[in-house]
Amino acid sequence: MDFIVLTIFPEMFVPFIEYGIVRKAVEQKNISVKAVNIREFAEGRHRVTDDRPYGGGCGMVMKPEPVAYAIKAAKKENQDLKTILLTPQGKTFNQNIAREFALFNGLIFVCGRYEGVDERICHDFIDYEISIGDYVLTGGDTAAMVIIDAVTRLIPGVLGGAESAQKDSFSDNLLEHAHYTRPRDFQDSGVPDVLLSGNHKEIEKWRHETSLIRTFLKRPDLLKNRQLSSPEVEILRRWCIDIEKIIRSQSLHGADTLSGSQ
Ligand code: 6GU
Repeated sequence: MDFIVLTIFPEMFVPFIEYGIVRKAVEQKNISVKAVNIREFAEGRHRVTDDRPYGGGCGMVMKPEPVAYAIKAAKKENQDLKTILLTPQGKTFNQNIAREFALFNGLIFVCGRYEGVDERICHDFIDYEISIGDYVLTGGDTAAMVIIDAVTRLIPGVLGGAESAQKDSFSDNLLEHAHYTRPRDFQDSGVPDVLLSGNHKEIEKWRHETSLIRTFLKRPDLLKNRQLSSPEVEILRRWCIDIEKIIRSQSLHGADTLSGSQ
């Protein structure tokens, strides 16, 4: 997978590719990351890449020509590349989009700065407009790093264990189960017995159940997008019954009722 990043701060990507899995993927040639300075495609002695907005107002807009030339130059090397504009107005990035991007030969990221990129670039040169969440960044560069990271780890051969990416949180709209490692006792807190039992079937069952319950407690929105299996419905039903029992025993003990405690 070839990642080409069009940016006015290409140096930001130097440390990014020097660590961890991204570094390993570059070394193994699973990916290449090339950060190209948009300024190289700007004209005039000062190679200006931004200008004041037509119609007035504050802030600057990225000029269309340098961005267009930079995209054309990148596509000359590899015509298969898809272009992604990073903008808070884009579709919100998620694991499904990461999986879709991982199937492409390569991606060109256009990293906007200032108030954004001239609208004509968005219409004529961009396949996807992507945001990484509902907040405003000073530019698209860090968003490009987020996407490169998420896509890289999905490319076959990048992660060590063949299953690692399949078992991820979100892979089937469930969060991952809890993880424990040594020491067995840490700050008066132990490790669930089942994980020490050596019974792999029970461990798998426990992991599935905790993964479902954690999703329900932390991200119930994900469960709405998941077709639950009948054992999963059963697990949730059992939890409901247990919760009901606790609530009932509370009122028997004369505790405040929900309305009484307000
Ligand atoms: Cl991709 N760019 C900018 N500038 N801000 C963002 C973003 C992208 N995603 C969320 N906020």
